[in-house]
Amino acid sequence: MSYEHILVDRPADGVGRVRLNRPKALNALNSPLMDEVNDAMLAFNSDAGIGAMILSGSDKAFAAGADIKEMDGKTQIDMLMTVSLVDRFDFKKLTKPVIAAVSGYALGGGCEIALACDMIVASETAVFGQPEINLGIIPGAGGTQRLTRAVGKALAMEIMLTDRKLSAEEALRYGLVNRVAPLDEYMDVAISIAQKVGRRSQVAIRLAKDAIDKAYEMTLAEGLAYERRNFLVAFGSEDKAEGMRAFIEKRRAEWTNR
Ligand code: DAK
Repeated sequence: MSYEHILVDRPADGVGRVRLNRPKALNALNSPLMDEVNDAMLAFNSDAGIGAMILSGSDKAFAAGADIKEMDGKTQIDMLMTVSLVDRFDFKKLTKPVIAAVSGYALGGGCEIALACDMIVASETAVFGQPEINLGIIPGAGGTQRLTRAVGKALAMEIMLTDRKLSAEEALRYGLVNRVAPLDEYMDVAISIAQKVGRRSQVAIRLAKDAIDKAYEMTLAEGLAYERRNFLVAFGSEDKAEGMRAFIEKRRAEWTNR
């Protein structure tokens, strides 16, 4: 499939990258763009040569939110019937880790997409916010849930009720992002993290990501039981045998992802 609104490449071995590319609209998320993101990420997810993915925008804007001009023409029933749009914001169906590389505006749906990723690397110029309140709506792609879990209730209320924006440094302080790097380095940092993920046993990576995600969905007792199940699955893998043998023999493990 050839793409109109995104750029797709492999910036390093084992790393798949999707860059939103609607510069004139600050990467506002319209339906064709989201379709393309969905298609490209799913293709990387099922590509055995890819260990982790990066989702980014431009240096100026990760994404300024859902496309307001597109939404302006939509009715309540249109939004109800485009339920698949919400699914596209939900990266849970991706079993491989996704790192958001965020620079400039990450607003509304843009912030929500970043939050749906597994890690976030921000440039010093990144700005996070949920300005939907200015449009007479509220976040609809997970902001009230994921942002609140990330930064806590009080700050989440301020962000979503008063359009308080967070700088990159604030986002780091409040636990929204993993790293903040200078503008000319943030992408390299994201690629380096993606490579570190990709160099591990993909069996163990998949089971670990799955179990961590469950921490948001389950009670502690349920989550611990789920973790034990995934641990036992990992323990039966060829990569477990190889990883432990490599440690004892003082050599680098050769993962087969089996
Ligand atoms: N949509 C459409 N166009 C946008 C846009 C957006 N979100 N953001 C910017 N643009 C366009 C501008 O209209 C302008 O286009 P032209 O007028 O030149 O044609 C161009 O990008 C440059 O923007 P500005 O001239 O405004 O640039 P500035 O540097 O002055 O300002 C800004 C940058 C990011 C502060 C400003 O553009 C801005 O406030 N943008 C809107 C931010 C916003 O309100 N975002 C939240 C949108 S609501 C759902 C799930 C999720 C959602 C909805 C439904 N389901 C349940 C289905 C999500 C909703 C949202 O994200």
